[in-house]
Amino acid sequence: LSGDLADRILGGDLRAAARLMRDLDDGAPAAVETLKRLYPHTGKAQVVGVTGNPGAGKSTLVSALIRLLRGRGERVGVVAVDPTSPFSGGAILGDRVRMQEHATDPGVFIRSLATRGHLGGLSRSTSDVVSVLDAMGYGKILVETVGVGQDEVEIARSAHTTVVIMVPGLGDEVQTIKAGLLEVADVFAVNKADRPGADRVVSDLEMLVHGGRVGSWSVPVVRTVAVSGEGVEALWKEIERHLAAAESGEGGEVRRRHRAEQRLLEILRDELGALVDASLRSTGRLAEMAAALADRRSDPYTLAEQAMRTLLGG
Ligand SMILES: Nc1nc2c(ncn2[C@@H]2O[C@H](COP(=O)(O)OP(=O)(O)OP(=O)(O)O)[C@@H](O)[C@H]2O)c(=O)[nH]1
Ligand SMILES: [Mg+2]
Repeated sequence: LSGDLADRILGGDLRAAARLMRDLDDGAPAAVETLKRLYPHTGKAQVVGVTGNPGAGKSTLVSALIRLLRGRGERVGVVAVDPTSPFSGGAILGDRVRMQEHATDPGVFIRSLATRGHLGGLSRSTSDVVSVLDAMGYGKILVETVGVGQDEVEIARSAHTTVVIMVPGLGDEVQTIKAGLLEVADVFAVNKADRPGADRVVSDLEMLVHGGRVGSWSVPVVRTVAVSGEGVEALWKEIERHLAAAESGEGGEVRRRHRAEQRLLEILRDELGALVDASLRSTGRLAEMAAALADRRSDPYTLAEQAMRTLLGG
């Protein structure tokens, strides 16, 4: 059955893909079997992370990028990891019009992932959805995340290129973004460049970039006005330039291996966590240990060490 579903997905059946994504959300075991069959067909897509503070214009910029890429005949997949994203049909209804432009386009597949309420890690779920889109032949995959949590920094890290969006008008601009996100920026977009203060943000970022990162890639700073599409072509050009620089040669090989390690580790951590949980609960060991801890008969570190030894059979 998983073979059937995989074949239908590979054949471009959108309903089959949507069904798999729902099954993945529900943690259905059969979904993993389907993913196994899809995996050999992945690895072709270019994955771009788009991240930044709430309201920075991520969805608007993603929309503008979709428009650009569709104009070039590319098929585009979008994963919006964001409960308030207009793509999720959630809180921001005002953006419906812009969304509908792409919603009826068969060359665009948009999937939103809530940051809560799904099984497994957020980063793993995102990677799974990206894999499905990749296997379906969406050549460009855009992943929107609000850059707030550690999970989201991980997601950004798993893309080929990460665009970090900054906007003017937040006071001491550069300071308002999380330090972890600055580290993962491959390209900066200063969006809402139609607003006062954009020059200041650009020059602050340029100073930061020049004083910062070692290595051959100097992070470019691009001005965009996502609502009008201004600067979006220049932004994509920098994304392509980054891909060519980062993913080729020995450095590219290192990055591919690193992503593979991360992918494997996130699944293993997930599975091990679930295993530990299930095992300790079903044997009644968890209740015993909790009682010992609550009564201060032992400490959590010793108990955890003992549980580890039992679980690992050591
Ligand atoms: N003036 C101006 N407004 C913009 C620009 N880009 C986006 N906006 C507006 O900014 C608001 C937020 O845009 P979104 O695209 O929803 O921002 P977001 O980062 O996806 O927001 P969340 O998903 O809620 O974090 C909307 O009202 C947009 O119309 C821009 O370049 N200039
Ligand atoms: Mg959004």
